[in-house]
Amino acid sequence: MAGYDGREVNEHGADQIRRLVVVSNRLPVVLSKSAGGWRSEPGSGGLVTAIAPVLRNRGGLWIGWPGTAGREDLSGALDRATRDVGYSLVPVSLDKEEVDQYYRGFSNEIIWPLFHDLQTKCNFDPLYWDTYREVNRRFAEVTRDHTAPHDFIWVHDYHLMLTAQNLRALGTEARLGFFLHIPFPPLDIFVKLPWRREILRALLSYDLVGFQTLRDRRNFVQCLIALLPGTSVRGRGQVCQIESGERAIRSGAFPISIDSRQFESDSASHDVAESAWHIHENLPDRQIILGVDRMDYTKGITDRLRAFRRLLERHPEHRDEVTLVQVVVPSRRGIPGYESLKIEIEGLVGEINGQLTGPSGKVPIHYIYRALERTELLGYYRASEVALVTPLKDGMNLVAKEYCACSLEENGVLILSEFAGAAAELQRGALMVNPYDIAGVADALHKAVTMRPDERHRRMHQLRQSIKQHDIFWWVDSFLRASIERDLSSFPVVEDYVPGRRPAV
Ligand code: ADQ
Repeated sequence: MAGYDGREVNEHGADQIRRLVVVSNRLPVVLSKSAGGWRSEPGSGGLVTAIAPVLRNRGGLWIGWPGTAGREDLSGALDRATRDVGYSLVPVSLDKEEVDQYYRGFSNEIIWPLFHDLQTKCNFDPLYWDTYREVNRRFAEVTRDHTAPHDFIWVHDYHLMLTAQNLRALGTEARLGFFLHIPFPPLDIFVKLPWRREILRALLSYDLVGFQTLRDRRNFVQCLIALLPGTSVRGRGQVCQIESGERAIRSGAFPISIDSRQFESDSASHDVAESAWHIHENLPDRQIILGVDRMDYTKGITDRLRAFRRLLERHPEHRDEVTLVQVVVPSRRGIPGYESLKIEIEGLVGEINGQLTGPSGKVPIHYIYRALERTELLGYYRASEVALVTPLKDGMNLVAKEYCACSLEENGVLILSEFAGAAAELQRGALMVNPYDIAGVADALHKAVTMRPDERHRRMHQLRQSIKQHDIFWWVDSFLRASIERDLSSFPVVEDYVPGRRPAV
């Protein structure tokens, strides 16, 4: 039987990975064109921070699209970036048509909405599928050319679900892992995908398929059992074994996290404290309720604005006491649905501010549409009494974890959607809400802004403990360990969350 066979098993788990090769849609660098040619700056973010030391220590490499359409010569910029980051960066070039059909089309007009349960937003154009297959094959060819049998190849996210299948066809023997950053949908939604069996079979070409939560893994297993008869599953813990046809693979729930200590120490800096002070200075005697999201219809921004309006309508006493700061970072411009969402959000902000600004002239919603510098973002996290994180569906949602890591005085309140992957770990400290239930979210807001200090402290302390315990380094280590460790029972039980169920207190 092909697939996982326990090679190189060792109790030190990730230490036994000889060389790590990361493959993702985008390279972890930001390229910009200047008069002297292309310049590059290393990317930031938790994933890069956590994986970079493993790549540096083992002479690893990162393969991905550099983010520019066309076949421009980026070698000088990438060589310099390679020297800066300490591991190799290998580009996969894409032309404009490929970017349109593989990235904008198949990935973001089909898989993104479908996997977030929003099938009515899908455009199942068969041309997108053809290009998706071609580009996945290209990623596989570049990866084959730069890897050896003892490498561990770790492929990330929904853009590259077919890469392992192509690598196997090209003769790659290396161990292959895949992590899906977005949710995996339930069977009755997944079956709408015209290429449902092809995608499932392709995922079975990996040795380890990782998801954010047990919910996602359960959905994946249900789809396999229904669509590929003869599939069987062993083990119910964090990592299980799946047998299907000729393949035996592992699958696990690995909730991604943040570099919580870095967030904590950065948010304790003088610059962040000053930024937080300025933010509150401009909103004196008010509690700040904060929303921070990429512009995306899955983030539930319009329902959230309606819930805030209802809070102020039902509790006029809060009108001079609270302000909603909604920060939105521009994202995926040019993809259908995103421009109209911006218009809808901005119309609603204007409508609510027009309706509820009182004689004091204080505006209920402050709307910011741009990417924030890290100091400013952390300043908002520190300054805000409440974080309102209400996606309609989300793989994990790192904003929820970042807010808690920055709540140094442990006095912030997190309101969290039941449909965020983070719900499983954060259900005990957060106020859990159904983001579609506008009245319920308004009630949670009322509860948050009137919560006693001791309850705020107790809840936030619990949230911070769980985020510290399972940070991004734990996440990288447990994924790599799951690919090589023989004894699956050594993996801890990860928490589950079933929406609608009473939260465990
Ligand atoms: P995203 O959908 O992008 O990620 P999320 O996990 O919330 O969602 O991460 C957003 C990141 O962008 C955060 O680190 C946040 O700090 C940053 N950000 C948001 N608004 C910003 C602003 N205005 N300025 C600056 N920075 C801003 C996908 C999945 C998620 C999953 C992650 C990681 O959709 O479910 O948690 O991958 O796996």
